[in-house]
Amino acid sequence: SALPSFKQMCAGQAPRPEDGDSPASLRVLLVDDDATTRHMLEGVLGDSLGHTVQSAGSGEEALATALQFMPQVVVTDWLMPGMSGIELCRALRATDWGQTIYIIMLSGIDTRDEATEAFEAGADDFVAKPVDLRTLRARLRAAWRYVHLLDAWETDRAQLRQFAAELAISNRRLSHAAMTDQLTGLPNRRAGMSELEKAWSASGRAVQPMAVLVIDVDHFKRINDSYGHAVGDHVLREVAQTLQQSARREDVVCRLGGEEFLMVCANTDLRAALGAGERLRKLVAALAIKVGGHEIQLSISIGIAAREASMTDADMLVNAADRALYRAKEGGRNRSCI
Ligand code: GH3
Ligand code: MG
Ligand code: MG
Ligand code: MG
Repeated sequence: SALPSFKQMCAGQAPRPEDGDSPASLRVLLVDDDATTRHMLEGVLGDSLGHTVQSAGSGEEALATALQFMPQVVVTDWLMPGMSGIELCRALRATDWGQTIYIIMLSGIDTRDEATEAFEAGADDFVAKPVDLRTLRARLRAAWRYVHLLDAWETDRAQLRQFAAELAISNRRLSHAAMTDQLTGLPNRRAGMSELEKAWSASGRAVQPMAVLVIDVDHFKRINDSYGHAVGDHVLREVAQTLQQSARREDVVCRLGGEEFLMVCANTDLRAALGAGERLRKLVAALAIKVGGHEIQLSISIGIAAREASMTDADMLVNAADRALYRAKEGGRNRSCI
């Protein structure tokens, strides 16, 4: 698969702006009520540092612009008529899309209290005015680093989501394969036992009857011996198909192994189970399977048991059906016994 291993995904390198000549361009929204300051900073951010800059003259305008422009970084003045930089900061953080914007707060007064207030409002950085080129370049490196870590994280997350989705599909395939008999496509023994347990507990809770049929092909060894193993396999597939297609929708037919099958019948008493068994037996006896110029006829014997109050688990039920099967074989085969 082209997907990276979990280890590879976890070993992703953090981006290092120092490595490149200059950090890649950021989308920067510049907010200041003073046109001169705005003009100066636009020159610094855009022309000198090469970022993509849009500017706004007020907090309100900044919010509207941000929604269109989706800036990665907002550089905002603090004191503005109307919405202040602090209020803009809070407003951005209150939106979904504003959570991850890197906000740099500018201020004329550089006091510890002001910086704290800015950080409390959700700012990521605080820069005293007047702002010089060197300071701003240094601060934007931190912003760049943050933006690129965020990108890398989002890419990883998307990859992980895809990885998880593919894993779920492959798990479903695997568990289906683990529950399916390769030769016949029927549920295998494991799946059959799980169906049996399900039906057992459902019938126990609801005090409903349930029955099982253990089905064995008669003298199957002779078919193998006369026509070969491949023909034997073909015959098994035909029998499996007949059993599955003729069973009621709510009955589960599985291949226990070899030429032996189990049918689990929920909501079925002994009488109804015997009726179902006889129907299946006659259908199989009427088959004439054509392989390589031969017409193969065969029969099945069926042992049937219904749940009884004395039974404490599903194994006891299947054992009772096994004993009935033995009687069917002893009695001459091609028959159902209870
Ligand atoms: P009975 O009427 O007493 O059941 O006789 P039988 O010959 O059917 O019973 P036995 O258990 O002696 O033989 C079953 C045969 O089924 C032996 C085994 O080689 C064959 N067999 C088991 N699994 C497969 C399979 O997957 N394919 C084929 N072709 N044969 C299988
Ligand atoms: Mg101002
Ligand atoms: Mg047999
Ligand atoms: Mg057998």
